[in-house]
Amino acid sequence: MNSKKQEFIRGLFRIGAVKFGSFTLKSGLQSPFYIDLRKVISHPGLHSLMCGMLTEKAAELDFDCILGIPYTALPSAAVMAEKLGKPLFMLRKEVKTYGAGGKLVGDPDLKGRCLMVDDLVTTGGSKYETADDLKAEGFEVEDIVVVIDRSRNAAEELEAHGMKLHSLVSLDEVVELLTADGSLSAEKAAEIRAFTKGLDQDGGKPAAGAAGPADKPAVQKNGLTEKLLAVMKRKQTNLILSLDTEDRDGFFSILESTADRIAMVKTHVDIIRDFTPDFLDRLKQLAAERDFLIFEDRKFADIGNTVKHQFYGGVYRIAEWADCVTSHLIAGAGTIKGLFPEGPSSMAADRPQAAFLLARMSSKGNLITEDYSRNVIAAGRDNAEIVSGYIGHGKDAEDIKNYKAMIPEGQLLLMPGVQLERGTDSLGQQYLTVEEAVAGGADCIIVGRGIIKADDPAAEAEIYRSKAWQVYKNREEK
Ligand code: 5BU
Repeated sequence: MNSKKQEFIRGLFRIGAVKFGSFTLKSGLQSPFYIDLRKVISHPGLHSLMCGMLTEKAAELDFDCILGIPYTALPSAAVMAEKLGKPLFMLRKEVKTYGAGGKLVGDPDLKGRCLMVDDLVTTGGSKYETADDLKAEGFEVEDIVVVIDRSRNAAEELEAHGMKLHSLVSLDEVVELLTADGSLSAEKAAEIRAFTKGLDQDGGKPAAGAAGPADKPAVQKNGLTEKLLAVMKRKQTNLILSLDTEDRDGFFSILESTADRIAMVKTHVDIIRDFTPDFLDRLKQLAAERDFLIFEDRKFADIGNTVKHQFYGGVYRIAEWADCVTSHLIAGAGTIKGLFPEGPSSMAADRPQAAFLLARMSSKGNLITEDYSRNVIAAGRDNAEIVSGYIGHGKDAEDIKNYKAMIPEGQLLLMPGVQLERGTDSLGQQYLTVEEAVAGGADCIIVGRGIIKADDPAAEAEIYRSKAWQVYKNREEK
């Protein structure tokens, strides 16, 4: 290891950009080490050393322009571009929805073969997503330079996507030098190696037996989750029928013909034109006779006190018949506290109830960000006795897998926006296929028009049920 690299690693340790202990990562995993290079720019000597090393690495490569990935790498990319006399670009994180241009910042006339610069690489996934965005903007992308490679196999993963990863320092080098310096004990070094080995074996999830409390966070399944899983097993189905019809006769006609194939019926009770309270008596009776749960997709979003009135009061008195409901968390955790102010003891006396939180939506252009989604899951985890899981969606099976990795064991992922073929409707609904949804990690699929608009809803429901159940079984048996 050359002396510049040694000086750099020691510098990172000195300023606390590399730490050892026990840390909760964004994904919820417990890690024995922590790397955060955001502090580096405030240390001019260390930043200058880092930019010099990045520039030397870049000088060995062939490219026309440089892209810094927000935010940590932006200042370094700017220094590199200046030193190398190359055009600099950025892709903004927030999508701009007004004015000229989209995500790209820089002179579009100077697009070409682009070198991407980032601070860290963990799995490689976000890098080729950025590369895809760049290609969509008309760039060519071959090389990416990062400061620290803390992955085991990002280089191979990126290679498979036609990209070459170059890093200044690997995690092994950090561990090796700091152990030799006596800054890191041999036991901790072994723990770090075991942890990263675990990450290697299962696409980001530490393998069983990896040192440290490294498993995906888990919560105790609440009563509704247990009940839903039992119905699914009994009826061999993970299909939720979204019965969005406006007339009660049409509603019951489809429900009666499909009831044996579904685990839950999802309602929007406020769209029933000829609603009278006996609608609910008939629904409850059918649910008991045909063994399915009732899921009112009410999407609560208000302050807790208002939500309490909306859930327990009004014409629909949702609390009296729904087994579960959906809720946004935009107003904070007070919304779900309003549903069950005393926790499980606020639930119906004879049956468990729960909420599913909207952590992601299926509609195009929805305003949910990754951070928001993560915060929803964190709040859901903290309120696991009343939150059974999350509504989610994704670009493809891979994207859903990464999202599912954030969801604690013991909570479920339900997925709308599913049909037999990929597609969109005229109002922005986006559809994944059944296979993508379930292989990616959906525990249940939510299907509306794919079934209810079919000539024979019962036959169509059976097609969805058997496909989804097959993929689910294969996934769970692995
Ligand atoms: P579709 O006919 O399969 O597109 O119906 C989907 C249903 O799921 C519909 O009732 C929506 O209100 C519901 N839904 C959704 O489509 N996307 C979401 O992100 C959420 C709910 Br949350």
